[in-house]
Amino acid sequence: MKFDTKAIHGGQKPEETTGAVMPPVFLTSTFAQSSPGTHKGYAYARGTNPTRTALEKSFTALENGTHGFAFSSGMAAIDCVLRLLKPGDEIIAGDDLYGGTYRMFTQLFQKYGLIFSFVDMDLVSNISEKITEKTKLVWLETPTNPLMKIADIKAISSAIKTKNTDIIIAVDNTFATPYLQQPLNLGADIVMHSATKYLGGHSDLIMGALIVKDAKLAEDLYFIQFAAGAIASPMDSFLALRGIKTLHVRMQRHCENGKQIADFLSNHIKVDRVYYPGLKSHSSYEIAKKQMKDFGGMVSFQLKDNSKTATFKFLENTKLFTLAESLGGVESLVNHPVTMSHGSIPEEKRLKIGITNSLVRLSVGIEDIADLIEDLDQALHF
Ligand code: P1T
Repeated sequence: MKFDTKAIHGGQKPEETTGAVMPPVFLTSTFAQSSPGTHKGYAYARGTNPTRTALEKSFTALENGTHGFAFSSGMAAIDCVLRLLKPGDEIIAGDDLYGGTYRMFTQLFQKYGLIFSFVDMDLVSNISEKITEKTKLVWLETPTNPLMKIADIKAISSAIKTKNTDIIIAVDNTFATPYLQQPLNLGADIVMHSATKYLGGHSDLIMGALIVKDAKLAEDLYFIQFAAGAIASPMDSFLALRGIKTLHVRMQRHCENGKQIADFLSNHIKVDRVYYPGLKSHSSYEIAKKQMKDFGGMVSFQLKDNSKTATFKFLENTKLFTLAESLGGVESLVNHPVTMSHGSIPEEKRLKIGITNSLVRLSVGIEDIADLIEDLDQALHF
């Protein structure tokens, strides 16, 4: 199946007893057993629920994996991956990450003896140099949140695997979605999503996803998910599956609009720098072009006036772009990383990589592009 067909049919079939085309929302916590341990494949809904199973099959199909897991949030999915490790294990992560991921790594798991180093993933050698016999996991986002940096998944994966095939490579694919890139095809072991974003697509749920292509890894992750319990609910599973059915169509428009907004901002007198992998000026444009089908709907930019007053004026001025955390819904959102999505990163760390006070992140929605540009244009008159 081609991707657009998979978005609708991947892993899906009409429900067995009624023929319902969409899976019913199985609002049940438990399932009858005819004799102890004898049941119809479902025992207790923390372990499996048919609505969640339907969604997990869709995740698996979209990312070309063999097993998929739906979690109660993106953070719960990341937490599950880290629980594969033990005290003393080392993790190499990108230096630009969603603020919550950075917070989980440094304020939660560091406490339990995991050792993190953060490197610029632009250069494969930055990662190779950090690998020791204790390295167990490489964690990357591409494009990164919020600076839109690109990591070459294929080059990184092959460099790591030639050193040690046991190192797990995990890619947070939230910004790209499987429509734009499929990390398992490029050598990664685990794909993670905040399904809250583009997969759900309508800003009406919080959810995480993991997809793998190795049976042993799947077994380990399933054990952790079942034992720790951070599962997606049946209702959210239904909503996410409904969202996924239009992923490819939404993404086409997100990409078209994203490109036009990036061009508009690049030529605006009040704008200092635009971060968008589809711009030829982006330092990893060639890698993005090779790795991604298109460039997505996330655009960050820095205002020339770096003052808090100017930045807040712009953020308060937009009318169609709603000032809110999150991204990936049909509606356009604007976010101020320093005070919102990346507030948990210490000032000197964020300034070092370029998350300045005047950095603004846009999640470009699928509205009419003329209205979106007009909104940004009027908001930039301050
Ligand atoms: O919010 P949650 O579903 O738990 O997902 C966390 C997460 C993980 N990875 C990436 C790349 C993310 O962007 C997020 C969530 N991000 C935001 C809420 C935000 O505004 O950036």
